[in-house]
Amino acid sequence: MTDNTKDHGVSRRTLLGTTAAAAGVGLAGGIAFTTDGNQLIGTADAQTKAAPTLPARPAIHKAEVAPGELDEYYVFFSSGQTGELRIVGLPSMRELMRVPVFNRCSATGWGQTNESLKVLTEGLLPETREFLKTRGGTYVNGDLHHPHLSFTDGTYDGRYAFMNDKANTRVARVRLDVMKCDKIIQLPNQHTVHGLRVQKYPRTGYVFCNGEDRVPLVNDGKILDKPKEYHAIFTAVDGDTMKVAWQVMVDGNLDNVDADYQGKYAFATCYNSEEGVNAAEMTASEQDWVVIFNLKRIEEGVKKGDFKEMGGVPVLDGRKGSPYTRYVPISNSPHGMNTAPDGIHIVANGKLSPTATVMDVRLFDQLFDDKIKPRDVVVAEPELGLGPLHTAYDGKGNAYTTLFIDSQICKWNIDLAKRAFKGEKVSPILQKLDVHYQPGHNHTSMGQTKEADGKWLISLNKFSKDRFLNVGPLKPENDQLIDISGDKMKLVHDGPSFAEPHDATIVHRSKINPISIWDRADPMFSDAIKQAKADGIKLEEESKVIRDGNIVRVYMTSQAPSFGLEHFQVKQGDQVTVYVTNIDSVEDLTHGFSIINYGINMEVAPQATASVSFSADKAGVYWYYCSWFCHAMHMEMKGRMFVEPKTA
Ligand code: RUQ
Ligand code: CUA
Repeated sequence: MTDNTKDHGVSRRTLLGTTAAAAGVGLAGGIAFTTDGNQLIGTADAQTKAAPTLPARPAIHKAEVAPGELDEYYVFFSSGQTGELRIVGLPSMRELMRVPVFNRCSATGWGQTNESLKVLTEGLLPETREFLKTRGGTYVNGDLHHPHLSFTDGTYDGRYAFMNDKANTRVARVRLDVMKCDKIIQLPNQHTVHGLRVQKYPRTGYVFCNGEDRVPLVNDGKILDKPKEYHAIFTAVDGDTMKVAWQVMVDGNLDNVDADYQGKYAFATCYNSEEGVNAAEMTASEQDWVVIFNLKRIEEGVKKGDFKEMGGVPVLDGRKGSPYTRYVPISNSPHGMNTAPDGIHIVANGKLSPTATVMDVRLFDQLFDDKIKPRDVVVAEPELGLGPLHTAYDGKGNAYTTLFIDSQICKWNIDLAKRAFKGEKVSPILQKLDVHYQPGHNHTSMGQTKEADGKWLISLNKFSKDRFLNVGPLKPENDQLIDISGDKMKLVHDGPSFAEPHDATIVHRSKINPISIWDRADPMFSDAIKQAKADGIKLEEESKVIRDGNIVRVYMTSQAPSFGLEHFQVKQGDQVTVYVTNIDSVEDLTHGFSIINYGINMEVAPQATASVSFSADKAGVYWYYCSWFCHAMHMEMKGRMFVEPKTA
């Protein structure tokens, strides 16, 4: 894969050179003619003029990314109850993009366009579709916790990001070539999906999804307050087809999950072994578990037919004593589950216990063959501090664990921890660094792959308290950037963020290579292309209104600074679909389409088609306008929709 910063660097710098030259020959009006023909593009004076005149000053730290410079890493942040995926540059910590997934987005029309509604609805369970019939057809909330990228051979391959919705039990996939969500499915039999990680080897492959809460397996109201008859489910989704491959019924509540580098096992922290329904009951016993899933045995079990089909998917019984799972007892209510880049060690984080439990995956074969006992796979259990939640790695044998209650990151050495576990008088703890405040997840650059590079760590802190200007009772969170390239961790940046980046993935830019202009054959708008073909319309060339009874299809092109139709006419009560095709092929030249007082807006990036359907219930004149600033005459890029009143 090529380093995209190189290719993009060329065009970007060439363009910058062009505008700078234009500035030289009198950019008084703030308008520049670009070299690609008749495009008239308004340029912000500040942008073009300020950059070259910026006073040269030495970078204070390598974390500083000067104006015009590119970051070295992409960070894919979740956004919790906001429901979107966020892309941030590292080390600058500048937010680059928001990708709507489970949420609705006013800017892009996600949740409103036909293309996004298809993604949002096609994977819903039949009963959900029924339930949402009178509620607009889609969920409007989601709780996105865990974004994780697809792997090939132990490292990122730049194809997809997968993520969960804790609120409505969904799993989504974002295409990394266009940074748009292309599939969402809702998992049957399962009540919420919390932990999500992917298969690292040989490839993704499986997307592992932890069912957290326990409910009756057929949840139709026949069983209510009988917790003993509730079950939690572990699901493997096929990342290529986005269909459920299989499910395993387990004991307890599954929390976080990870996978090995051998392609043999997935493992999940599991709390509430008590199977209680309130906090006191859930934390009553001293120990909970890590559940290990044997992928080969499960696949064989599916082949042999050792399952019950429920909700259209095979459900295997993986409760204690089953051949498919092993339950390793560890301290009460563990939380994070993190595989080390050495391909050997996995760490379960204690949460209510001050310890982290280190297991050796090489022992799992023997455990499944019953040659050793569950606890025999534990090779270290260092005491780190209060509230260990998640662990990240630098690829040099060190681990970094967030301590929620202590508001610290604890840096410790895996090898020293193993030696201490064997009785040697050594302390595995190398350093504790204060973070501000109450960290949840933390992440190292490339740290969830076998290519962990030990340069950066981010700590995703749940509370910011006094770290920023007060914005009222609701405060941002604080994502802190920490330099881990030396012997000591060094805090270098505070980054406020809105609710609530639980988790993130830090990826070197060489792994990600998005396009800048849509391919006209992209499946994202294949339905529009199909419909246009049936209507005898060439989307890139024609603007036309097709009427079919009270069904009206309006096709129009958009090219700066005008729409293909200056106006179109429909009748009150018509079911209208407007298809807008952006025929500009200039990088970054996005148009929008918004109808005033009709609640319609969508984004149409270069060479894309987007469509929106609505009932033309209000008679009158309604201006539609381009909502994405595209041109010096962007304000004039508009037209009128005439809605002819119904005659009684
Ligand atoms: S969990 S703060 Cu939803 Cu990722 Cu640990
Ligand atoms: Cu087209 Cu603004």
